[in-house]
Amino acid sequence: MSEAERADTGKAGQHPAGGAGRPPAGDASQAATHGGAHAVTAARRHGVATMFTLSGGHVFPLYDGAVTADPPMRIVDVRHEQTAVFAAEATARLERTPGLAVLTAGPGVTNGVSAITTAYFNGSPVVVLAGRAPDYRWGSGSLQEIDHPKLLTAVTKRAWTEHEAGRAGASADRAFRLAAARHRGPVFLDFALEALFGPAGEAGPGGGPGGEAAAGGGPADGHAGLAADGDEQPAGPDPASVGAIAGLLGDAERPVLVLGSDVWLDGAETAARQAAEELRLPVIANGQGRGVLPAGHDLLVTRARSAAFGQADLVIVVGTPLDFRLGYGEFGGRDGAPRARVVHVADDPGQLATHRPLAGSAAGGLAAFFTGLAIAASSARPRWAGRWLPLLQDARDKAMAADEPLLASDADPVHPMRVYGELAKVLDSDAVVIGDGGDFVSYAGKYIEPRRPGGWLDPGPYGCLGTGLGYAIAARIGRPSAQVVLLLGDGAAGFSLMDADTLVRHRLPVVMVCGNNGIWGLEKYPMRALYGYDVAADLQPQCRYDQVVAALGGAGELVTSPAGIGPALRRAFESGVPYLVNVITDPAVAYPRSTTGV
Ligand SMILES: Cc1ncc(C[n+]2csc(CCOP(=O)(O)OP(=O)(O)O)c2C)c(N)n1
Ligand SMILES: [Mg+2]
Repeated sequence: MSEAERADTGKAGQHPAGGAGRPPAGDASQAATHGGAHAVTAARRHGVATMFTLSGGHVFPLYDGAVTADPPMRIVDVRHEQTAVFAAEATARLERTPGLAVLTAGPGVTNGVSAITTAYFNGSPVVVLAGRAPDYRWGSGSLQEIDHPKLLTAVTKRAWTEHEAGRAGASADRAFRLAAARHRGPVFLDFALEALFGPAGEAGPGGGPGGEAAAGGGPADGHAGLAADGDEQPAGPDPASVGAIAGLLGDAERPVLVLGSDVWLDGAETAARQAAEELRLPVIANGQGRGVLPAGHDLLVTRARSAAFGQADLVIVVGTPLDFRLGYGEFGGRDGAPRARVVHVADDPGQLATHRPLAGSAAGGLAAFFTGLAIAASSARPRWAGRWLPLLQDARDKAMAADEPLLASDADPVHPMRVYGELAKVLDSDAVVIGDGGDFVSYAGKYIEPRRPGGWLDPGPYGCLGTGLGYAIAARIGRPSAQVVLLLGDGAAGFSLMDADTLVRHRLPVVMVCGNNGIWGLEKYPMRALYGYDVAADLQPQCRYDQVVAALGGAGELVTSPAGIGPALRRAFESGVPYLVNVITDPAVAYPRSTTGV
């Protein structure tokens, strides 16, 4: 804590709400009863096992609450606040329990904004609890005095301030309930200094005295009056809408089912697979929908995507927006085929596409949707199973056969696809694979097919570089016995590689593979295509990111030849420490991209 922070928190302690003087050092033998402790109690009730954070005086009571809890809550302290929020987000996306990040006031919060926005785009249940300058000095210019909820409102489900210690637990409880309710997303709650440090009494059922009824906005509650917290989750969509979708399927000849991230996040992976299998529907997976049908499943035709989307007459998209990743929901029309009918299904009505006409839609619990669809459509004869499905399976098999030479390429410098050819040989079926980068990760998305759901993490539609180390930290904690592999572009590595230090300090062995082409590849080639030249697109060639990790206490090695990749990966997995395999790849290779996302 800086001198200024010390002065400020010290003075706040003299405020009546803060008790007499600065709170004493935590006595681990006795549970604390300040507002911070009540907030931690509430978090634990929602299944939170780990607090991700970076220190600041404004949030000490949350640490004290974690340390004095019985048992204590694990604290993982990181090197940049965005890593803390990305780790909380990955916890939410992998474990399907709310993730918790604790950010100190001012810059701690603003450093977390890109990661909070990523959670918003991904519909990830994340709660960010933050410190805040004291109320009694508000307007006098105390250190880091800024009204955070105004900054966070646009990128959270709700952002508000708690001003009273007695309500800290109930307010935190409300934040967790709101984050976990469909459609999930991040919730921001900051506490005036008095509300964290001040005495809060014994913890009540809602996490503090007064329980849920006492929770609510204070003067700075940007959303006071917003409707309830979504405790009453509808079991499933309106049966009439599901029946109408079954009717469309009954008329279809060339249907495609798209499974997106919310199929996994909403716990619908088993029902989705059963429905696809019962109806013999060709499936394309996207985001965390990948792995719902395991690699090699006969209905999985993701690699025949352009034929499927180009010639389909009905596309049923479940659990993902009709955004740039899905051509904004425009399907069909290829080779003289008519435009496809489009059905959009989401966990919440607010997620349904409004930018294009829909032939059908349904909103509600996704497992119930799939079960309902399988029953309602069971009498439909799957006309598509005779010609359409085999056509797509054939296109998929041809595309995969065509990959083989590059996955085994002996080209020197290394072709990035060779990295994935080698990785596929050493990955276990329960591995967690994380992608953070441009072209290098586009290749991974195409060529790494997860064998079970919940094993793949990309940044999602916000496309924020820098997710890597935070996601890897959380994956290692959540899946202690699985392989965790972080695929990093060399550009992406620059955003978060310092958090290899966190991996080292917290003994979290992760295998990092850097696809080091010495450029911001995904930007260099598009700029050249537009202008005939490029600027601001070059990085240091052959930079020793492996030595960065070694300097931080981990290990790593440089790989410059295709034959060196496999043995290096094996050494990395066997090392038991954070290990970066720094593969120098060919900068002349650009990922063949059909869309820029704009
Ligand atoms: C925070 C952030 N800044 C900038 C971008 C724009 N951007 C997207 S991909 C990319 C290049 C990534 O380079 P690298 O990680 O080296 O992967 P490569 O494309 O070279 O394989 C950039 C700069 C972004 N998506 N996110
Ligand atoms: Mg690069």
